[in-house]
Amino acid sequence: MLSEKIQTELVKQLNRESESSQLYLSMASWVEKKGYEGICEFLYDHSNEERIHMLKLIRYINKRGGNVILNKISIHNITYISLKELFKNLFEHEKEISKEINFLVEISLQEKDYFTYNFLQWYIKEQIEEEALSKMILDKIDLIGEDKGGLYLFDKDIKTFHKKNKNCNCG
Ligand code: OFO
Repeated sequence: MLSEKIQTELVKQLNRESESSQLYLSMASWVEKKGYEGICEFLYDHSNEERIHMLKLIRYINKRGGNVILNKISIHNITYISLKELFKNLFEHEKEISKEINFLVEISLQEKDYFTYNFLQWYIKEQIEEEALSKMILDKIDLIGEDKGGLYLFDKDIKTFHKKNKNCNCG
């Protein structure tokens, strides 16, 4: 059984994952309208990944006899000044999620819930990847600056990179 404290925090996290999925979706849509084919594929697929993060939590809470509560999500409908601003937001968002996962790990140890501690290791690994990926993209966009040709080529690179990553099934 999950303790009250762990149950509450896991439910908060599953709702954050759901919000992340929505955030990536709104970003993908914004980017698609701007004509960036590669980046939009990456973001659409990532929105699906965030949904999987949410599902894993739901299944785990149910398996441990807890109660799942799904919040109503406020739809993100943000517009961005630039790709740089978008990826800056994304990187900040992932850093926040990492903080929350670390907090969850901490309380799982405090509560001596080693099942949850073990379950969360997958999220730790995932967050290392997510932070690194969004930072890598942000750094590249920073290098390119406002150069339209550079951004066009970068979009193509992301398409190739994303396709290769998807096929290798290493997520
Ligand atoms: Fe689920 O990790 Fe990103 O937000």
